[in-house]
Amino acid sequence: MKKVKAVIVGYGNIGKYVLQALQTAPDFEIVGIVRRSVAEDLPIELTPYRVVKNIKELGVVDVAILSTPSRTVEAYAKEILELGINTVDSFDIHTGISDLRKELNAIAQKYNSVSIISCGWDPGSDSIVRALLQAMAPKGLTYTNFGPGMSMGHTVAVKAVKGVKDALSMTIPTGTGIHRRMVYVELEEGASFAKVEKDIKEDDYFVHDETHVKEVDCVDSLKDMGHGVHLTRKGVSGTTQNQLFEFSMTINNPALTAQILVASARAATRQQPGAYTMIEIPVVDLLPGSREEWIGKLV
Ligand code: NAP
Ligand code: API
Repeated sequence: MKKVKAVIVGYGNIGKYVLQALQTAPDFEIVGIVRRSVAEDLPIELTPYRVVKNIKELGVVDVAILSTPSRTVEAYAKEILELGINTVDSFDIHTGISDLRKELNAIAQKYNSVSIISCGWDPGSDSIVRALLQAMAPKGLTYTNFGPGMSMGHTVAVKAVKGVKDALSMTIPTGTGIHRRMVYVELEEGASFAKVEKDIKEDDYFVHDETHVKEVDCVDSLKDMGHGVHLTRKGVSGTTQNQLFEFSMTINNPALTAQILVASARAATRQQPGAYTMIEIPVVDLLPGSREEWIGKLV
C-alpha cells in the first residue's frame, strides 16, 4: 500500500498526540516535524524523525497536519497550500469558520491542493453528528453541552495574553448549550492580575460566556486534559413530534482531536482541490483502505 507522507506542524499538546496517531495508522509515513525553533533539548520521541523549521526542507509531502493555535492556522495553511501540499487543522473559532474556508478555498483551488478545516471533535466530529440529527429531525432544537473539561482552544488563547505564564480554561456546562468558563492563570513576575483578567474577558473566545478568572501558584498541578460532550436534539421528523436524540462522550481532548486530524489528513488526499469542512467530506474517506470493504462492514 502506498503510504500517505505526513508532516506535523507545531509540537504542543495536539502535535504530541498526532505523532502517536500517525505511528499507529496503517497507511501513513511520518516525513518530519516542523517547529518554530529546532531546540537542542529535542523530546526523546522525536529523535527518529527529521525536525525542521521550514516544511520546504522535507522534500515530498502529501499532507501537513497543523497542530498550532487556531489563530495561526490561516497563515500556516496559506503558506503550505501554496506549495501544493494539502493541509488539515482543528481551527475552533466557530464564528470564523466560513471566512477561513472561503479564504483557503481560493488558494487551494489555485495551487491544486486540498484543505480540510476545523477537524477536531468540536468543531469536527460533533459537527457531523449535528448535521445528521438535523437531517433526521429537520425541525427542532439541538443543544451542545460541553464538559466539564479543559478546552485547549480557550487555554491557548489565555496563554497568549501578555503577563500569563501558564493557563487552564475549564468549560462548565450550565445546560441548554450555555457554559461557564473557569480560567486559572499563573502570572509572569510583575504582571497585573486586573489587566490580565480584563484582557481575557474581552477576548472573543470568552466575551460571550460567563467567565471567572482565578490566579493560582501552579497551573500544572490543576491540569487534566479530560473533556466531553452531551449533545441532544428534540425535534420533528415529517409531521411527527418529540423525536429525541442523544450523543455523549467522555474523552482525552488532545488524543481525540489528533485522531480526527489524522483521519481527515487521509480524507484530504481523496478530495478535489479546494477547502472543506468535515460535514462536506464523505465519512468513508476518513477510513483507511477500501471503500467497498467499509460499505460491506458498516452499512
Ligand atoms: P499548544 O500546546 O500551545 O501547542 C501549539 C503549538 O503550536 C506550540 O507548541 C508550537 O509548537 C506551535 N506554534 C506555532 N505558532 C505558534 C504561536 N504563534 N504561538 C504558540 N505556539 C505556536 O496548543 P494545543 O493545546 O496543542 O492546541 C492547539 C489548537 O488546537 C488550539 O488552538 C485549539 O484551537 C485546537 N483544538 C481544537 C479542537 C477541536 O475540537 N476543534 C480540540 C482541541 C484543540 P512548536 O514550539 O513546536 O513550534
Ligand atoms: C469547550 C468546547 C469544546 C472545545 C473543544 C476544542 C478545544 O469550550 O470546552 O479547544 O478543546 N468548545 N475546540
